[in-house]
Amino acid sequence: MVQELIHPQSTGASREDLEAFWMPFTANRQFKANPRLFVSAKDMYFTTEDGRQVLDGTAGLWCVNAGHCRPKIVEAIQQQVATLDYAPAFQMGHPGAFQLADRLAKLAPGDLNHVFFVNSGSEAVDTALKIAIAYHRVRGEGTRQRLIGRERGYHGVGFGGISVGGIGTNRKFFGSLLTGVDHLPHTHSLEHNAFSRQQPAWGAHLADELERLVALHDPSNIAAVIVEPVAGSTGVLIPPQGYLERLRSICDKHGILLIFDEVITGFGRLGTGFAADYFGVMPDMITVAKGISNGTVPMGAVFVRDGIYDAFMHGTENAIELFHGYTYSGHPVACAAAMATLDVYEEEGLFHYARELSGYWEEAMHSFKGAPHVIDVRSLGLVAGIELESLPGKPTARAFECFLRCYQQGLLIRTTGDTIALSPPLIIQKHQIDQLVELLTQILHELP
Ligand code: PXG
Repeated sequence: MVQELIHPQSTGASREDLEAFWMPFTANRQFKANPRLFVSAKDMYFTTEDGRQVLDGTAGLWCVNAGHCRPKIVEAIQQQVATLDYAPAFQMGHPGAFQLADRLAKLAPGDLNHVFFVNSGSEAVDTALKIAIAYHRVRGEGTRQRLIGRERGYHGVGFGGISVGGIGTNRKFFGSLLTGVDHLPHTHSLEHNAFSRQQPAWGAHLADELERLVALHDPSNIAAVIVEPVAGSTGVLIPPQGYLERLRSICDKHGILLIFDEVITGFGRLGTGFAADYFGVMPDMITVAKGISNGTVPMGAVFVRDGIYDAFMHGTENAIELFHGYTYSGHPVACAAAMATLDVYEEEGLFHYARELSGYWEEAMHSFKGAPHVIDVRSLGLVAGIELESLPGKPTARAFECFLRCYQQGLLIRTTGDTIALSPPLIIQKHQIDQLVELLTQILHELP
């Protein structure tokens, strides 16, 4: 029972102590009646307040790609905060930000050689959208202002991100949003693609909807298209074969920038540095966050191609080229965390390891085909979505119950709608995949 897991006494926390914190994307009243608290973590496991080990099937929130509390990263953070805790981000700098940007640029595909630092995925997205519109303007194409996202897309929670995003609940409470935004259709189809392995065969033609929007608005009014190469938050939607290539070629044809939001896919999730590498499709900008610092210190970034950066580097020398940035852009502690994170990825060959393991992972995930309630399995790299049939009249209830039971029995999963999303740290071992599958299978059998 969930009730039995509450031990507010163990931290001395009373019910009132839980009231002040308005929790994000959480059913606050439900949570506070039955809290679930982690107090420590190591490698693949969290420890709960009542001393239980919970296998991390989600890398926290898709961010702890190298596993938890890695000594090298912890030490780098400790050292940095004791040496240079902060340096002003505007008209001043510190070496760590330049070193990190240089290293990231070398890791990024093609000529994505310039890096704008931010503090989250949401800020990365809003930054990329602003750069796109400003880029066209500095080139004398200031009419290119329209932005195109996709249904079911998740691009964080800034006004830019929810405007191009396509998740109804994240939009409907927040007024008129940005104007001049359209959405491509999402690519999910149980009818055509259920239980496909890797990239589904059906759906590339959905990219052609972009041509319709171009015809409607004229290319001279369109700034950029933004998509997640693999849509994560909405329940792991893998792009149909040829789909991203088609988006790229339509954007090229009409001078529209293509932005890949790789907040989830960046830093090894698909067994490559970026999804752009995995799919062999080159975007004009990439947004990242999460795995850039292994979830330890908030950080995000926008990768920008040479031609975009160069377009801004004109005018008088003392002119600020882009009126945008954050107090904590390139924060020294975040930079140190990211540097050490990249060291760990590199020294342990984690992207390669993830690539090698992805076949085992895929087999394991597709073993859920035939388990009770399962109506689709989607898997690529070290990510998977397992879609459950909704309880009649109660969408999300079955998956949430599954989440609660997993937590009680020692496994952290993430659910969105009635889809279970799995994205373990890239250090997961085969026996831990087996453990995850065994437990989840058992719980699926027990679910109402
Ligand atoms: N873009 C994408 C593609 C994301 O997945 C963001 C932007 C926003 O990042 P920040 O750092 O502002 O949260 C995200 C974040 C989930 C889940 O379980 C997904 C995200 C965040 C929290 C939970 O689906 N994605």
